[in-house]
Amino acid sequence: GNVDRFDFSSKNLGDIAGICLGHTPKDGKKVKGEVFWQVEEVVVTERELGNKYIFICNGLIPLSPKRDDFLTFECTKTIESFASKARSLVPVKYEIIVITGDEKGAGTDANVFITIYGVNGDSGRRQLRQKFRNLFEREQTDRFLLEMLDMGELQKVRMDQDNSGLSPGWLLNRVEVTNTANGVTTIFLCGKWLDLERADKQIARVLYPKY
Ligand SMILES: [Ca+2]
Repeated sequence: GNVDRFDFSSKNLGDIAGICLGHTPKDGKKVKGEVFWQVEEVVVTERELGNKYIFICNGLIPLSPKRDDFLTFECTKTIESFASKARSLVPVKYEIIVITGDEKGAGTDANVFITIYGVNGDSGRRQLRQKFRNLFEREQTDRFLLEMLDMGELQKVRMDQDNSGLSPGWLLNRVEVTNTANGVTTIFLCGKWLDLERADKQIARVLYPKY
């Protein structure tokens, strides 16, 4: 019926899906017969925000000199702390940099939209616009600020244009998205046309982060 507590640091693991429990003898002594450690429950509390991960084990962990002799338990329940919930509801400003390619006809006057996808959800389809500026011209860099809920780590962006205006075909070089709250920039390379009359005739592109 004992409870033992341990404190240690690690890099950010995100949501904890499973744990491994092993049981090795002190000083690498030999094991006589079958010896078990009975574990009822393990609770991992992430200190920064106080999120808790509960593992109901009810298991017998065999004593074994081999370090890779362990049992695996999946997370039974997570308790998200108030601080964590509150943080994910704070809107964040994202700076979006869009760089148009350098080829004849690369620029467009069509309306351009972005959808950002992160581990916490997506932004919805948002138009990239600015007053009094001719956007998305050849070799040009355009900047936008969009406010949205914190999306967490970014997984992909979808860029599309509505094929409006004269010669709407657009050569998109790349997109850079910066979460201005934590300064993290994610780069999405494209290098493809969004053009109904060129190559694969797509006017939407899904882009993945460059690592
Ligand atoms: Ca333009």
